[in-house]
Amino acid sequence: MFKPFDKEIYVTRPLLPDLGAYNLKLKEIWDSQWLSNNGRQHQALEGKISERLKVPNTCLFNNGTIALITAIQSLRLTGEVITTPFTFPATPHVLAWNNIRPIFCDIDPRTLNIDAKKIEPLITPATTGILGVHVFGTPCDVAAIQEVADRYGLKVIYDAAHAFETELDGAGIGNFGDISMFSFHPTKLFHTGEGGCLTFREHGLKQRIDLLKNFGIKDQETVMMPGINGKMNELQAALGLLTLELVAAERKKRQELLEVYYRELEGLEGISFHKKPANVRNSYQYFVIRINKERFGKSRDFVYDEFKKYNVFVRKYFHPLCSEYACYKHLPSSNRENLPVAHQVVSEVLCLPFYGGLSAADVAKICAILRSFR
Ligand code: T4K
Repeated sequence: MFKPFDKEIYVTRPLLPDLGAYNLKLKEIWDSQWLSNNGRQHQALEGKISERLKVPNTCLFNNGTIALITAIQSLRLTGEVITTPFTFPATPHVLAWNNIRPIFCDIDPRTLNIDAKKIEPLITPATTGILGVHVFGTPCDVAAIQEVADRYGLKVIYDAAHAFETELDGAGIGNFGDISMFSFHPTKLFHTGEGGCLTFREHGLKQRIDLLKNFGIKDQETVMMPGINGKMNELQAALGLLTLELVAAERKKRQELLEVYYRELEGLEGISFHKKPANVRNSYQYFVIRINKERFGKSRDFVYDEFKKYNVFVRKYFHPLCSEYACYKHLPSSNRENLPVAHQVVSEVLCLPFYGGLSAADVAKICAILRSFR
């Protein structure tokens, strides 16, 4: 029996820059009397994010969900879009907010992302796009998805909410598909309090997306289209500029913790985890295990509940599947037979605490507690 942790251990904790440094930024903003609408902090952050994500175009937003809603508008998607049920509710909801029907496709048991091989049979005359999610920062099979999309003339959008600075063969993950969305929520490695961005290769999209996120306003007397208010404000952008400076050190700490997890859990009967392939740069967003009830001897739900006794609040991301929500359950593609892998995976996954504020000893203790549940 272990002593519970003295304070709550969560699945993640946000990076917080020095408060004095943020106060100085606030002073700059106060002096400028410019609080939103493409101010100086916003302009500076937008440029820096393009560099860090290695993408040619970035548009900042007030949160990732509004960014994704806008991405769909900008590509004029309609009808049906094929997506994954194993994701945060925002992913299918942004389709519903665009009056598009989500079509759920099963997932790959290794990457936990949409299974590119299973997309084609779901395509109908109403299909206009594919919305993949790089879940937990693991890249989708972007080549196979693009191949199907090209054959059917479909647009591809990636929900890269978890994939900050993920790279595939040295390329920023935000270069794939037509548009990618990154979330800058405080639970993310890099954050702006709330926030997000869209990235894309096609330069022509920048003007349209910037219009769409600002009510469609071109100038004081011209409104081009029914836009929304998706603007990131100066307080968010200033926080982002300071948080960005902390990301490299945080990535290093998370790599050290990852090694402790690997060392402590490798070979533990009934516990498995996905290691990133050599050609992928890690997002260090989550540390996810799968628990096989028969082999581990206890279910994922047992482990989730039991950890609370030790002051450890792990998470069952993303249980239940989106296809099980009351608003989507009626869809033919939500049928359980259509999604066997997703149903299996969602009963086994567990996100363990993973952030730089933890020590190697904390992680070793979390692993020892887990082993003791067997
Ligand atoms: N697509 C995907 C695949 C996503 O995962 C998300 C968001 C989106 C789209 C939408 O992007 P945004 O519109 O959010 O930019 C959290 C986040 O709220 C959500 O942004 C995130 N995904 C999701 C995976 O996690 P909850 O409901 O789990 O949050 P909550 O409040 O339970 O926080 C989790 C833990 O984080 C807490 O137990 C403690 C810690 N925490 C949280 C906050 C907010 C802190 O330590 N400090 C904080 O300020 O959704």
